[in-house]
Amino acid sequence: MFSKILIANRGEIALRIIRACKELNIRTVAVYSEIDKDAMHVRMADAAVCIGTPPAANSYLNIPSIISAAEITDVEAIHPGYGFLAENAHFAEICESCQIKFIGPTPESIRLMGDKMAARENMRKAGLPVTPGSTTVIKAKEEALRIAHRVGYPVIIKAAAGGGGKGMRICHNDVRLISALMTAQAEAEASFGNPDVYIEKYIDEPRHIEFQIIADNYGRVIHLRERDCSIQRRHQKLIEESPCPALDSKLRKKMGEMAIRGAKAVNYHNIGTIEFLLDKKGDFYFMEMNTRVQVEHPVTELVTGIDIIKEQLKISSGEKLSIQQEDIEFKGHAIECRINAEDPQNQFAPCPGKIESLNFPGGPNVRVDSHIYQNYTVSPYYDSLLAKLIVHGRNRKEALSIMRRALDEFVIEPIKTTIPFHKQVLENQAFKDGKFSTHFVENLLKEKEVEE
Ligand code: MV4
Repeated sequence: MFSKILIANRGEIALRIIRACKELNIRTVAVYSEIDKDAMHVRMADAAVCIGTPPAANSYLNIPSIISAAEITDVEAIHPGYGFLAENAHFAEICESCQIKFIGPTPESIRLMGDKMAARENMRKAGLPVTPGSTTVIKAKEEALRIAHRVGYPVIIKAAAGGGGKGMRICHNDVRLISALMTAQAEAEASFGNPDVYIEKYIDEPRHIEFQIIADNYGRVIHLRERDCSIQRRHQKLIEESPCPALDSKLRKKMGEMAIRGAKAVNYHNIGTIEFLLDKKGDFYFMEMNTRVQVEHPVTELVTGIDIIKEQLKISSGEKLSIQQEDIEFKGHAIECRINAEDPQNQFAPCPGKIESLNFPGGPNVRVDSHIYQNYTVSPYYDSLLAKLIVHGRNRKEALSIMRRALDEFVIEPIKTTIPFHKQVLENQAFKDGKFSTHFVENLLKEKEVEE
């Protein structure tokens, strides 16, 4: 096992990783930007190094600065958390070349899964279901039309360098397809520095279901079942839960087997997530693979009792996976609400500022992963996640009632947060019934507009 690592991140995930390290007797080095000098991750780590000015490009994305901090403090490994450098294959390579272990998969795996079209092609060859669509980059409009006519409208244009919905366009006819092709290419170029796009059959109102996998360096791969992440707004997830209310044991088994098969096919080592779309008929399709720890990993921890970060640290340091698929017990139901410094009354606009009054919920079966404290100032420089509220019940109904109770206890003032939005979702009948898709939030907000 490592004896000392650096955490190249901030906020709640930096704390989460520090906690896992403490339990494994690993010393920790935090890095921080000037504006984060009083941040909780700086206080909780054994040592801390300032790596630059507040803009992320100068600090949390500043590779020379982070590598220097790692060299000075003589760490054996770097944990990138999520966001920032977590899926940067170049950074993973630089770590390797400096004899610092990057806690994640190989640079090759990161690069392969970052190319959404290559990922799709590899998974298709491995026997996973993928949506019908192009197998190569779309160069000319004739090619776009040919594929659209083959798979049938509606279709969706996606960026090869992809992610986060950028460069995505849904098209219902030839005219729209041709105009969207140009704008999607321009947006892909602007967002990713790569104009390549491809086309897929569009799945209407799907559920977003993802499988957590753990793969060690010795070819052992297990999955920790699924999370339903359909409750999102503009590709930002707001609520996640496990198990998915729409899966029966047969479909769950099939999808889990496919997730494992996919990870094995690309020779994946480390923790990862395979994302699927599930349509209304119960057919599922591989969408993408995330090569990092995810924000919503705690819901899986609550239903399995497995500490995913500790398992990641163990396999990254070269230990063999000690858990077998048959040994994992899944218990009850877990739900997570993301508490962001955003105003749900004003299109979820970020609301940075000072927290003057704070009360975290407590009591049975409640977990809060957060870096905030009384008198902490939320800076406008980074993402607006303040806290993750995760609860565990014996079944979904109980988990929902615990969540409602915990949201009522949660006080963050005077800044605006997503807490009132979550209370509204919990009152919604379709949500209570587990009947929702990725369009749920959009529809809910539209209904509200009509009422007002
Ligand atoms: C899709 C889709 C429907 N059909 N692909 C959204 C982000 C990117 N990762 C892929 N996404 C989608 N791909 C096909 N063929 C619908 C979405 C999608 C979505 C997926 C998961 C969660 C939320 C979403 C919201 C809108 C669209």
